[in-house]
Amino acid sequence: MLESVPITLDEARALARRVLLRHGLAEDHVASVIETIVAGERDGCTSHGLYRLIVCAHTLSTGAVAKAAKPEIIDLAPSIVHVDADGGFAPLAHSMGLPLLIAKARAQGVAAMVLTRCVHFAALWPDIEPLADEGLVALACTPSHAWVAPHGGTLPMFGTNPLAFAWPRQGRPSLVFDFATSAVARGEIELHRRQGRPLAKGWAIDSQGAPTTDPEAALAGAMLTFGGHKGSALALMIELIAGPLIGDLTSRESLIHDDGRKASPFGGVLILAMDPSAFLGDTAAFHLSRAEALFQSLVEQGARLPGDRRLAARRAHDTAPLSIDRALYDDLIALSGD
Ligand code: NDP
Ligand code: PYC
Repeated sequence: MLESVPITLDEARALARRVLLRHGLAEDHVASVIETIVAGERDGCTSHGLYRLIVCAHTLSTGAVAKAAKPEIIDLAPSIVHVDADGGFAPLAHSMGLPLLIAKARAQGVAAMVLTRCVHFAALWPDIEPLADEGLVALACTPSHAWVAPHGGTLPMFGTNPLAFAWPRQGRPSLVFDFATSAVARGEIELHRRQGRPLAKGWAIDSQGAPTTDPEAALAGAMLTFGGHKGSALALMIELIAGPLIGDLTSRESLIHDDGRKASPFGGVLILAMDPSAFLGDTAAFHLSRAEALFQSLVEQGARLPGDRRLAARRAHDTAPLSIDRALYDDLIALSGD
């Protein structure tokens, strides 16, 4: 049983702030990175919660991210906003471009935002939940580093390439799901390594191409896609639409750019937003209520909606403190210089 430390959301924010400032990150980036990381921990996504501070600190130390990047918003087309992140962490570029993406989706019905030249270290759902909260349907994806073998191969080629989807709901939190196209996120394998836990079968192969449950062997070998050829095809799609289509790096190119620093991936993010009222006009409310009937029929038979566990964790942390693995807490205190 791992020992844990209780920590409030405000204490988590303050700790994150000390770590990031100590590693030289500029104030405006600190604020947006903290919100992303603390939201991950609050929502029970430990692979992309406070653990990410270790990853961000390392990325800052290696010079793989621009500490005081100045993102630039480029109004590329009536339905496309491009934010050049200037080599910085993604959250600030994302929050700067979001209002224009929302305005374009409302004006055009469908709009895209591309973030380029950014370091994406986080979960993807925070990138699209605000869009569904504005009544829009959204999709997002991003390549990462080449850690994942294609179905039928053994050499790492794809990133862990997450895909996220968000759907607005009347009077309820938006439905949002978000997962890697690998069997599991790389961050989850790193957490298993830190905690000395074996991996589940089917997550990875070693450097000889043999199945492994050893985290070290998996990190040195290749991860596997979820759902065999289906996850592999989705990973390929994400390489294309959030790589060459937006003029940014594939996961292979990101790993070459990394040059052995083991920093977070560098590249682009594609976000699509669709306005139901542009598709449906006055009938939008009726058709969105049909979605509610579908959700109900899933839940009635014992299934749960994706995102429900995350929302339950969020609600629980309205009152209960976070519970952080002691070893992680100690590492973060050390990184903060306290
Ligand atoms: P999971 O395999 O845990 O899948 C997560 C998604 O599946 C969540 O939406 C989750 O909802 C849903 N889900 C899980 N179990 C069920 C169930 N029984 N019924 C219905 N829905 C379910 O996550 P991953 O390890 O694949 O990814 C974790 C995070 O890593 C993601 O947030 C992703 O964005 C991030 N990541 C980021 C990368 C990057 O390059 N920036 C790369 C790869 C991953 P719920 O949350 O409610 O459980
Ligand atoms: O967990 O696979 C991952 C990941 C890559 C970039 C950020 N998270």
